[in-house]
Amino acid sequence: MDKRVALVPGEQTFQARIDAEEKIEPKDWMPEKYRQNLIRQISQHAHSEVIGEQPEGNWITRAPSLERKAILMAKVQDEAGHGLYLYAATETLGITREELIDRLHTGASKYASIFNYPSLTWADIGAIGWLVDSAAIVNQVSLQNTSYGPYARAMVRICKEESFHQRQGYNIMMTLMNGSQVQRDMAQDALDRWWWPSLMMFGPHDGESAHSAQSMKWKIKRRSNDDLRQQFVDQAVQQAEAIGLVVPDPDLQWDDARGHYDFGAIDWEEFERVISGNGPCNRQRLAHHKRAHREGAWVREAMAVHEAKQRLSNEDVA
Ligand code: FAQ
Repeated sequence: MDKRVALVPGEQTFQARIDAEEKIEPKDWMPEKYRQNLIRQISQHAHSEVIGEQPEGNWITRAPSLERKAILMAKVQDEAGHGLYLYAATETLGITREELIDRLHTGASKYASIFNYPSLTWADIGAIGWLVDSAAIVNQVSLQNTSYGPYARAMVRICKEESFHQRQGYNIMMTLMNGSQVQRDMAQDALDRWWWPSLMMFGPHDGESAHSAQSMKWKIKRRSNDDLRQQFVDQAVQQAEAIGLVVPDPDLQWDDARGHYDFGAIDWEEFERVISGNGPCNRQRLAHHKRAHREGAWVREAMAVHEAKQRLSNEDVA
């Protein structure tokens, strides 16, 4: 029996536009599932940018020099900005910021698993910039061609800024590797702890990825989880070797036939634990976000009153 669901005309036209690489804009017709899937992915992305400020913010007051402090502050502010562009892009799909934040706070909406790990030493700031921002860029470069216009455009600027973030992280690792034995050990220890969680950032293997098939068809995602993860490994291994770091994977080896590095098995039980709220810092991250949100309520209220007054005085003039 043919199990294909008959497409209503709107869906056929929509898919034809996607296949022709047209961008879908906020006021265009779109299938409800496309809209919901985008809200899910873009808001998860926005939450990740904002929650991701916490492990790095942890080191602003303890940066080893004024220059490093200024760079780290600029980076963390950039991440806040990325969160804002992405929340704004999500709001064009007809959901309010309050609802999005509520979904984060109730656990209905996820954020990147990586930000539930602690930043224990200054070298972790190097590892986050180098590995986490690299992983983010590899994915986001492909998302510059995502089918939803506001998301694609946000990605262009975000990618430029993430490139600087990646460089500053690698530069921290390079400096530590040129330093004392204690500094080199610190850098290696950071790589040991951040390597596997970085590989998990790309999500489950393609065969296990619940959303991939539909998201690829709608061109919300342009490359598969495994494809992106492989690109990340191929780049990062060479960068590690160039500065004398050892990737903590005994199964890692260059495969001539594939033209890629083979790598060991990812601990998916750990991934599941972290995305279901039981990673090392999940509770702390959410509690901190909730507190900051509560304490900022008066700012949002003042802004709302100000906006309402502006609107009234504009109406008076008109
Ligand atoms: N963490 O079916 P799939 C950054 C969930 S930005 C948590 O494969 P999908 C910048 C997934 O949501 C980093 N959950 O899902 C920065 C789904 O659950 P759901 C963020 C994960 O969407 C740097 C379920 O597993 N980047 O780092 C993760 O097709 C430094 C099944 O998975 C983006 O968000 C995970 N790692 O593919 C900031 C990029 N992986 O929603 C500060 C945009 C999977 O049904 C400092 N997002 N899940 O409950 C994407 O490209 C995709 O959403 C994927 C996942 C690839 C993350």
